[in-house]
Amino acid sequence: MKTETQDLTELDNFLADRWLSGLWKLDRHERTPDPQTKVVPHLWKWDDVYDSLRQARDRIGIEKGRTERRTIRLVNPGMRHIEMTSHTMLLACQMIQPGEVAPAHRHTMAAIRFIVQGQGAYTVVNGEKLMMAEGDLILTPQWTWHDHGHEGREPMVWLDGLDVPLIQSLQVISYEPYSEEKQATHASGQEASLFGMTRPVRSGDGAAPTPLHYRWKDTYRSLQALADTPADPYDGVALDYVNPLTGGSTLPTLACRAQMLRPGERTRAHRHNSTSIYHAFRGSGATVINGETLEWSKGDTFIVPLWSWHEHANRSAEDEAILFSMHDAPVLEAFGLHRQESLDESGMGM
Ligand code: GTQ
Ligand code: FE2
Repeated sequence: MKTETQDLTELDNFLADRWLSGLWKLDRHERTPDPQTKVVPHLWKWDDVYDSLRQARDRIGIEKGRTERRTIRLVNPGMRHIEMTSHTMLLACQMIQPGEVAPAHRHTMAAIRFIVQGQGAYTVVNGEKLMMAEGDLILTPQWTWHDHGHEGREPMVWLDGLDVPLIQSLQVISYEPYSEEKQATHASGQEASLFGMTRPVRSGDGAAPTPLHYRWKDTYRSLQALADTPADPYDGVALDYVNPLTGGSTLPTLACRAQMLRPGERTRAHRHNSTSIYHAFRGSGATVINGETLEWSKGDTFIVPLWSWHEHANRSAEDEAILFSMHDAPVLEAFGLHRQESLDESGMGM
């Protein structure tokens, strides 16, 4: 007599031969109330990232049609098969040398750039030339032409945040090189960022250009103004970079945030099913993720995987700490999937 397992194996083989599959094969243990992720908490030290960039600078040139960007990806140990930072986002670090041009192209992946070091470099986005300064956030929305150049004297370094793995999983990656190395820039200069809440009067298409540039001096002024008010219990003094035309997220697939942890401040633990990548822009502190402590200082980058409990602490009693972060929450919100939980609501300990 056949056992039940033999019987089932026979059936499974029968189905497999016909490109069919029984749902009974699914492991019941994979279905839990808690979402599961392969992304793991991780911290990348600034010294490692910067040293890697310096080594790349000595070996990798930037050339149209060849290596168009000198960037190094931050690979999550749980995502080594795709060499991405999370299942939805890629964080990379890019270095450009004085005189170099990173040739113009466009792609369906959207990108953000957060400037960490140097001055004199620029990005041209759809003809608009945006000068980079430390702490600035510059957007390259999907399918916009962009090239980078450097008119300064010292190497310039910034973070690139992209939705590559998300767009990859949707299988809608398109990439197009521009006909020339560089785009021509608008004579009027920096449209969206120059005119603030006003727009130049002209006939024809009066559509407001997409805002692309958030200057650090404005962000920092806002953080300072907020610093004297009660902070968010989970995020401290925190600002979302919104699209001022819509009030919506930074980009359709990515949200950016700047937060200040005041001297000695410690936030309360919560968790959400969006994933966050943090960069320590100023100061030093610690973030506890599911009981694991990541100690960070200026220049370090770390990731908080979805649904993990996390809390931040500023290690200094004198100095403020500032974290820049990028999140995939807009994707979840778009489909009504975003969930968050705090200890008081769930009654669960860490
Ligand atoms: O600067 O255009 O890190 O296209 C990855 C892909 C940077 C860029 C990255 C890119 C860019
Ligand atoms: Fe690009």
